[in-house]
Amino acid sequence: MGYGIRHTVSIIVLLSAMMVSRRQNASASYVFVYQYKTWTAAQSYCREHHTDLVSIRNETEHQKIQDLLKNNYYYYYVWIGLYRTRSWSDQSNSSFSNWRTGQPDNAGNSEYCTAVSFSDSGSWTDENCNTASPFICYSGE
Ligand SMILES: *[C@@H]1O[C@H](CO)[C@@H](O)[C@H](O)[C@H]1NC(C)=O
Ligand SMILES: *[C@@H]1O[C@H](CO)[C@@H](O)[C@H](O)[C@H]1NC(C)=O
Ligand SMILES: [Ca+2]
Repeated sequence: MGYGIRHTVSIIVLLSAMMVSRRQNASASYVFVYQYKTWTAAQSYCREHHTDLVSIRNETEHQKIQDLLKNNYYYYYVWIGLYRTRSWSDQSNSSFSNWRTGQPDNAGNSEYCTAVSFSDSGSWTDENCNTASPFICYSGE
């Protein structure tokens, strides 16, 4: 291989690497929506404007949500995509959970949707789906 060709190959490899890292960065972008909606309305909003309500499937994703909540500490409850304590809105499968002590309790037999609570480090609590709360969507993969 001549110098010119090797040089060209290096540039292509470099560009491909840059494109891959851009795609990875874009793969999980979380969006905090400052609008009070019921869980179902929040789900519709996320599906229309982004991809879906957010899933929290492991410690890494939990950490990202916590970082987001740090900037939004004045909201008490924030909807995430978990329904009936086991189904994620985007069909994600995961055994990860982060329930607040004593939750889920399905209080009054009427709590089927899950919120993260800032006051307890982003731990989860089941709430009445008709409660209007802000929520977190995600865009991308
Ligand atoms: C967390 O889950 C997401 C989605 O399944 C996955 O892409 C990511 O690699 C996981 N991270 C860790 C550290 O397990
Ligand atoms: C989750 O598991 C179900 C049943 O095993 C499967 O049909 C579905 O495709 C899985 N979803 C994802 C996102 O992997
Ligand atoms: Ca509860």
